[in-house]
Amino acid sequence: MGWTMFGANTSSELRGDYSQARADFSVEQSAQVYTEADQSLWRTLYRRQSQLVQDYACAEFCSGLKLVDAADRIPNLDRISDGLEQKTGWRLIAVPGFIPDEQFFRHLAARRFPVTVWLRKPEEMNYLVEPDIFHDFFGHVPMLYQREFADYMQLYGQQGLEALKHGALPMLARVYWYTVEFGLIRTAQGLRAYGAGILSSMGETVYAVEDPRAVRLRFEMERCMRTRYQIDDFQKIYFVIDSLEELSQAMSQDLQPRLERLKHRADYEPDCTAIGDALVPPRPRLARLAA
Ligand code: HBI
Ligand code: FE
Repeated sequence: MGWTMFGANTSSELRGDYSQARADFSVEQSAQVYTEADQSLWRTLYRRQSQLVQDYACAEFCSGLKLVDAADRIPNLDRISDGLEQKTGWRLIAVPGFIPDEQFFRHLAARRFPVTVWLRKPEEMNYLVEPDIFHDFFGHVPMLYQREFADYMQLYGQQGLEALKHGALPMLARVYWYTVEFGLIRTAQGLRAYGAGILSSMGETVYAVEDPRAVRLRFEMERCMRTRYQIDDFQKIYFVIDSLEELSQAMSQDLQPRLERLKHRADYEPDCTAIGDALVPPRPRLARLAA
């Protein structure tokens, strides 16, 4: 999935209508008119990805997806929020698209997840230059029903605001990228995905879990903070956790001393491994997809 996330100034940011955005960058979803063509594309994307993730997503994602009843129509974010809030205290807020870091972190720290209101065009079905409502909703919302992950996301928001003050945002952005967007997890059923950028993309769902060309490293916070990422193709490198608790533990520490120290250390390119890296093998290809 191609991205111009993380602040890249491109025409894609013009796609959303920012003129109606409030000071916190939220907008009214109701003003977003979804055509029948949008609804039909939504159903196709949702049905196709819901089937695929059964064999590739972690159990927490799949159970969260079951709680979200949105297969038939583009969901009303307020209605979904009423149910989600009962489970983990999170609400969804409608946004025109990518929003400035500080606002983004403020929302996460207050258990509000920003969801883009517009949907991609049919010609973008398999490849999207920036996150749309299918990525933000299908990719991110199921995991917010899981208490451990929901807590991690709020911790991330709080740490992000702190990092912003200390000019250390890029290192924290990498942790978001390699966990929330492109994270893998080892489970009793083998390697699975929990990252939204993976699970909202048909191609990357299979590639991230099974393709021998990708590098997969055991998640380690400093290695992750020092690893650059690419934003316009499948990832070259993925980080693998053994439990979701690992994320909240890593994010609950006082990161300032580590961020300070890492500021003076070199970054790693995403296509290289380093001494001390713990490599994780891909999952053997599923027979039905081997043909
Ligand atoms: N805005 N709408 C939106 N969605 C994001 O995922 C997002 C953002 N702004 C900033 C941002 N992500 C990242 O810079 C942080 O996660 C680091
Ligand atoms: Fe995302």
